[in-house]
Amino acid sequence: MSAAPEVFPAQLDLWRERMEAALARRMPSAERLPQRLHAAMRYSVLGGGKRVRPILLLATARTLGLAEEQVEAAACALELVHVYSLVHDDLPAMDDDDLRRGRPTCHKAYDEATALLVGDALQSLAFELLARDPHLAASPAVQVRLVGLLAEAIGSVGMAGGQAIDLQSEGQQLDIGRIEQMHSLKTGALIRASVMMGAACAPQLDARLERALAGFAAPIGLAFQIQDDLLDVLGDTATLGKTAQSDHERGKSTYPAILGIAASQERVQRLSEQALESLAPFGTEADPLRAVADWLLARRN
Ligand code: GRG
Repeated sequence: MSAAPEVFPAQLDLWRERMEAALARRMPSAERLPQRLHAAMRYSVLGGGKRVRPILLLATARTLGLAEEQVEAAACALELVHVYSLVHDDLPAMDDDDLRRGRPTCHKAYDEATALLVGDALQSLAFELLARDPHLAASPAVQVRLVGLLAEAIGSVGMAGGQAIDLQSEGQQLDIGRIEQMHSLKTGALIRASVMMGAACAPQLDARLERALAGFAAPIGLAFQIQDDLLDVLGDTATLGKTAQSDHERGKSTYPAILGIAASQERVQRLSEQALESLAPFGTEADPLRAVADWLLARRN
């Protein structure tokens, strides 16, 4: 694939369309019992979102010469887990948000109990796909590796742990080291897993190249969250599709609040350069990942 800027947006659209169809096929129909739960799952997953994590996995797969069909189920698992985290994060017990992806949050469109169950069921479905999706072309050893990578990324030493630190820290001023640690767990862990699950689908991958991918994924994960903090300050609710300025209102410690906007933008730039340098051993083969990095850093929502 050419990563020329003028063709890449079209590739992103193709990947998003592919994911929309792949996710729709893998979720129970809204006619199937319990209909309300299945309708709420489909409402939460389909028809919105940038699909960043699946796209990172698909771009990694392309870099490694793997077919998209081979890894599509793993890409779906990442998005299902991500949507679970959004649905739970929006609940009144957590961030208490009314708007997500430009629409009422799951608990507003349905109810809180249903939103809890949607998150639970999406997480289960994600692991079910890794265990037995008929299109996942992976050996049992690779499947176990994928399950382990995803489980570690979203548990108490990953996303859920980062969320716990975030909630505990509301109203407190964290230093930058602590904020980076929280971001690295809350958001970074799943972004890293998106790349490393792609790598795991290529079991013959040279250890040096696997380390290069890890060296790309970690700074991209952190840059993505700092960018999110910046968008919360600089963006508007209509463009973001979620409530702007919400970090400040909740008394959250964020990069821009501690370092200011210009220094935060510089940090994003430096992290991005660091990520791109890590891809050097791949030569032009890694152009899909370079293009995804550029897209993520230029995003407006
Ligand atoms: C509830 C266990 C649990 C964890 C929640 C990830 C998370 C932890 C909460 C989501 C809320 C949030 C703002 C997290 C920061 C990560 C982030 C930038 C999420 C939004 O991801 P995008 O921009 O969203 O990829 P779309 O809608 O495009 O998929």
